Amino acid sequence: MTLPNDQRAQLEALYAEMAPENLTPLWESLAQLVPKQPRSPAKVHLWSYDQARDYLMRAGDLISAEQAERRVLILENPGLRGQSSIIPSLYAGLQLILPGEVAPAHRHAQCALRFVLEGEGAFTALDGEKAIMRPFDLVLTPGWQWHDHGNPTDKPMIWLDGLDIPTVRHFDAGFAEGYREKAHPETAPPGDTLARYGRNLRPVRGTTADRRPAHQPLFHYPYADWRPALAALAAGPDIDPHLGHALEFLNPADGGSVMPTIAAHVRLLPAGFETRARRATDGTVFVVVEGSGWALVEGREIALKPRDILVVPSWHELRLGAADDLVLFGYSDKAAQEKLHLYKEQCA
Ligand code: GTQ
Repeated sequence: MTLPNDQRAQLEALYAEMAPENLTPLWESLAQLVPKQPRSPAKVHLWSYDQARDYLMRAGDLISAEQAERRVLILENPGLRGQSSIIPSLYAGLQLILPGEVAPAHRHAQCALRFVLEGEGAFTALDGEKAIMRPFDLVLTPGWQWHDHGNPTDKPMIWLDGLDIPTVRHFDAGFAEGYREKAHPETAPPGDTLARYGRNLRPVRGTTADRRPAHQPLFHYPYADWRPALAALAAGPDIDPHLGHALEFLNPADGGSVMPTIAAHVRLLPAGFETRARRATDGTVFVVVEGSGWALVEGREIALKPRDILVVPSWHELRLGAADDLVLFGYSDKAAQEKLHLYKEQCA
């Protein structure tokens, strides 16, 4: 705001006097507080998997999963350093479990998803039921469900953690507790929930309570299931010009997003396909599953290769191009934004 010098001086003196009383003038910051359009403090950024993996393995030599409780390298957005956030509302990290290790059971208000990047045969147990994890499986640990991770294989297991830590922090609504033992006792054989509810079915409740919570029964979306579905979609003639072939992971209890705060999807762009420009208010974290290509974000081109992780903050114009068939996984805060009637997108 430009004001005559003497007016400015008198105002500044007034601000200085009121500051100790925890009072501050709105008119100095109104345009920032109520922006004409989103101006995310987060930046576009790509993490090389190979580079991050190197640091993670070195951390693995220095601290055990049990000592760390969760041995994770946080992917901090360069515009949000010190905030443990990849976009203002969401967190991302790379978690390593070495052969024979256990990440002890705990539960917390925060919702988490895991997207497997490396290794096969380690597990996340949810309320005592193991999901055996394979590359590019999606595994959920919804809020307040006991979970422990373990790796009985002879190879390291690495996955991407996506949590709503900053959202829960924003609401000052975080609770957490450790389980009395390292692992939750087994309550069902691995795959039991997927076998029951993974085929577009949900439990009908009479008078007996189900082992799984009614609002969130399913927690494992294997690559072996989603990849053929995406291939079938891509075999058809229609392709969305802004998204490519895209499928969202659903919660079978309500047909909505996988968790209350986080939505997740996969997409396939056939070789040579380029999307048209699109922007949306949800900040999105992408993982390259297969293929190669590029992302053009606000005019900046970023090369994409398998396992690299790209963050595209809110209201940044994105175009994607596939050199060969490009498959991406993405998660975002769209689920929370829709509930708050904030979500918007704009397609060129
Ligand atoms: O696996 O429970 O990356 O509680 C951050 C917090 C993972 C987990 C993270 C967590 C976890």
